Amino acid sequence: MRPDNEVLIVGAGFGGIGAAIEFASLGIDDVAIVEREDDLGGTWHVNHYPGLAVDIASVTYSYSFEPNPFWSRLFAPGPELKRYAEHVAEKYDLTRRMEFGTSVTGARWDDESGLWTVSTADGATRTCRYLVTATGFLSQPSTPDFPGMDTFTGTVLHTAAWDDSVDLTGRRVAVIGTGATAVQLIPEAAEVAAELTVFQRTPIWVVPKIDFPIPRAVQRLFARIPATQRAVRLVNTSLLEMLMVFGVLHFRQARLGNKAGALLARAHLRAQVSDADLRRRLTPHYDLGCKRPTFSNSYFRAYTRPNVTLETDGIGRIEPDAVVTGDGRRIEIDTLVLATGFDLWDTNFPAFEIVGRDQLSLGAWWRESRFQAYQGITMPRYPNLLSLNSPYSYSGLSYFTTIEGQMRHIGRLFGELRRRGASTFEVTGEANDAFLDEVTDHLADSVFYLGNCAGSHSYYFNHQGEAALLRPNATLTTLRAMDTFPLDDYRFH
Ligand code: NA7
Repeated sequence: MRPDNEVLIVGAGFGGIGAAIEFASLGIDDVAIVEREDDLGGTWHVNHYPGLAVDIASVTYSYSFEPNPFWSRLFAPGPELKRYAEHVAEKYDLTRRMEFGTSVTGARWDDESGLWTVSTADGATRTCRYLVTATGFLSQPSTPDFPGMDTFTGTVLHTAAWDDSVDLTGRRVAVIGTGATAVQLIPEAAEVAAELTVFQRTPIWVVPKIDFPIPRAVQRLFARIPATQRAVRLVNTSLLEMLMVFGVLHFRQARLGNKAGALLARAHLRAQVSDADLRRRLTPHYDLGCKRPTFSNSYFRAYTRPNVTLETDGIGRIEPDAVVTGDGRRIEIDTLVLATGFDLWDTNFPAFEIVGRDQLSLGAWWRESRFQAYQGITMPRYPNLLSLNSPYSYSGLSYFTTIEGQMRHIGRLFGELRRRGASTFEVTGEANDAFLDEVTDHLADSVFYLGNCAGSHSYYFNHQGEAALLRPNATLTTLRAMDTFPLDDYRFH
């Protein structure tokens, strides 16, 4: 049977774009990309709150094969990432394959035809031979249901659905949440708001951000001699590998380094905040690395402004014009900003119902057994499915390392499919079990299990208490594994 498309990719962010580039290089042309939003870019299209920027330096946070010499700063502002996504999609002729405003609601495998049937919110269905889910990790905004929330009469903004027409100047603003997003937004809001109250449940580790504009002469050098930018990328990536991968995964060996990182963050806080009580309330009580650390030079300082207050007594309820704290104090506001992050484990694994062989729902299987995916990309009983945002898929370094490893996996897998003249692949149960055992073993050495992560409220952990998001391997080990995994780990038909 001929499907509507050979390959259907769900999601037009950097994951979906990377997968499409890989299929193009394999000579597979019949690729469609469907996207829920009205444009491409994923996270970098959806998010446009004030202060948005990358928190991994841009020389590293980009495709290694598609360097952008023209980043304006070491940590590029969000809109540059969106333009970069557009540029890459244009260059690889992907835009014409994209269909926006199409929300996938389910996918079902049919053994007889060897095809996936994919349904969309408009009630239509389409078929494909290979299904790629590139729906992101942090793509379903979390909106906690505080008591009285629906009675609030002022402006409510979630950071992932920012209304650019709202100007915070002169407003009485409450920000709920102190994750990476809030760390970027709060200094911006503090500058203009009449009053800003930040509701913090869990303090966050913040280290200094070494950021500066990249001079035009350096940009021209990067453009003229790409090896210079590659060298800078290598240095930056190696440093991050030590900090964000080795330091987290090899906590046993890196304990001292980890403590030094925490000392640096404490010194950073001390340098910006002289009030000891405020410092105490801003200091985390869990180990650095349990949760994604953040980088900022202006976050702590924002709390020293007379118009900014840190609230740590919780949220009792919301009233039409106020937030009432856990201990009963009424704080009048006109604007409520939800920097409350994303619903990762409940709604994003998977992002829509996927039914494989034997009528097995992927979400149900993950929850009833354990969250798992062979090499963070395929699952037994889900033939011809490449799930890019899977358990144990995320390289702690950068999303681009994750996707480039997965592109290599796709390349090797489809090379073998072609060599065998096969059209269906499925990872074996044994290979999947062995991979799950391996990652479980490796994680035993990580800060997640050896360190103190209690009370960190980290999205790295699922509801079963497993740190099932990060792949516990050095980046080079992951890339090598994606190039060399045993082909017998798959069955081909
Ligand atoms: P995060 O990192 O998940 O942060 C969400 C924040 O919102 C965090 O401080 C939460 O506190 C807080 N939150 C969530 N629900 C509540 C409730 N019910 N009450 C009080 N506070 C709440 O999301 P971000 O958008 O900041 O960052 C996402 C990623 O983007 C980041 O890791 C980078 O990779 C880029 P908690 O810590 O759970 O106590």
